[in-house]
Amino acid sequence: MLRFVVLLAGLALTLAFKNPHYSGDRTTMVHLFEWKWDDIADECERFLGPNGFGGIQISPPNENLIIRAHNRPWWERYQPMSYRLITRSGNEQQFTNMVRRCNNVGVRIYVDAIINHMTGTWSENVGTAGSTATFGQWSYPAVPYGWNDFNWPNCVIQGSDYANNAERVRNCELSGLKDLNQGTEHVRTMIVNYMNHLIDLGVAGFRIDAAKHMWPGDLRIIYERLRNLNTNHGFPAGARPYIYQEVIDLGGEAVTKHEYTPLAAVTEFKFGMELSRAFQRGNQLRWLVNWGPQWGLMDSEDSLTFIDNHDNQRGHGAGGNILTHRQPKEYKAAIAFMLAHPYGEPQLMSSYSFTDTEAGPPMNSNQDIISPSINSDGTCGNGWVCEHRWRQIFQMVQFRNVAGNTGLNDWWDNGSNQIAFCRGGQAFIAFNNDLWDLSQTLQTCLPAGQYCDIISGSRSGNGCTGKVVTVGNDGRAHISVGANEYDMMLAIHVGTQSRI
Ligand code: LM2
Ligand code: CA
Repeated sequence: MLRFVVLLAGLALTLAFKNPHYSGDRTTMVHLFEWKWDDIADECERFLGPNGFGGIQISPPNENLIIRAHNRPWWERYQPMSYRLITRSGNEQQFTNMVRRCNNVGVRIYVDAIINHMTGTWSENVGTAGSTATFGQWSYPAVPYGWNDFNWPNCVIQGSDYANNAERVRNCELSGLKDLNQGTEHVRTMIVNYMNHLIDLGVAGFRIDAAKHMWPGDLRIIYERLRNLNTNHGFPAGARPYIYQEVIDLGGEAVTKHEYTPLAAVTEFKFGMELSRAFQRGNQLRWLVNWGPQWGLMDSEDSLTFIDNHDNQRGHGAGGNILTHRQPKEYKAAIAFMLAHPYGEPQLMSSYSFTDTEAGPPMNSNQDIISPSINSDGTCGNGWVCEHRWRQIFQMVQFRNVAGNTGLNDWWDNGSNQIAFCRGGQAFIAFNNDLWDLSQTLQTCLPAGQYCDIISGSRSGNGCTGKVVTVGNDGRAHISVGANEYDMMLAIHVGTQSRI
């Protein structure tokens, strides 16, 4: 009996920070990169809530160094000046209002937490909340942090350290960013206070930026000191924050993702890399029959999954050849596979367009962020891409919600790049990445009836603007996806967006 209790307690601990605590049957979050808090609140109410999105990763909400020398690049937000909640995205009141309005419509907020480091050394030294720092003295009075709160002697991580020197990866500076020592009580307290403040305001969890560069033992202590989620925002009593740690591990490094999975979830960079390769015909889709740990991916419950993120979509961080919105046909297919397959906890990217990989978000002559506009067809303007508003993408979010906890069944492939599978008796998807047409009678696992393909169109009134699929009493239907069609997949499910 005692052994059983100890076992259960151990299990509860390892799963503690791995539940996103989505509302209802929601399953998917989107990274609204560089959005303003007021715009996010609007987006929750007018789009994300009604379309079944589970949550949003927001850009870092804490004060950052203003870097005019580079025309306010996006990466200035990865240089913290303090934990005051004032940035170009908005102030604390706007932040509080956003979290409230999003939680009210069932959409959770996850904060990108920059706790490994502070700023680099610059000639400008004013933050977005007006705080100043003295870089030469490692002095950040607005926190406050001083000399004793950083790792000494100071050193900068070299490329070669990643292969064999975990100590330098953790205790030296990541591109010259002053490296906090999470082993000290004061640093832990400042970080825990920051994160607990956000929990009190109603956030559901955190992305831990640069987790690879911090010691797992220190992180564990910080996580354990976090409060439970705020029950006034609809979270159940005793709920622990969802934590996904950013560890880029494509193999061959001194630090591995497996050092972090005992603590909380981890970003699975291999996921987007392999799917990007497959959907660009660098690998046959039929091999995806084993998609999951057999590909070297982490266990499903440990894994935050995505195709591209804000770094690798612009060639920062590691891993090349990632699909992005710039290759829409292949990208939508990779996203559709991610959302259709039961593996992992998926995250979508929502971008602004750029040619310069350093460029910050759309901004006016005051360098204030310009809000996205919404076109009559639901897409975004003013320089915002809003992949999450692409029909093929947001309708696949609904597909995943409808598929729920069902497993994968009735896999079919043609021996190369045409595949199809079911999720229980709830949902069916087919992909054609061959150079010839897919035209087959396939098992869809759905109840007999007529379904509207959510990729080529959508339900409108009692009709359908895309392909109509007729499922017979045996669950089979004729499926066709031409090689030269606009999209390479077809998806149907028993939910209201598809069943006619
Ligand atoms: C991350 N994960 O571990 C973020 O996902 C990534 O976007 C951040 O880098 C990084 N860690 C630090 O939080 C970005 C960007 C870097 C940029 C840093 C800091 O990719 O290029 O570095 O933010 O703003 C910049 C300059 C670099 C300079 C450094 C220090 O590009 O040349 O190094 O600031 O001032 C001397
Ligand atoms: Ca460090």
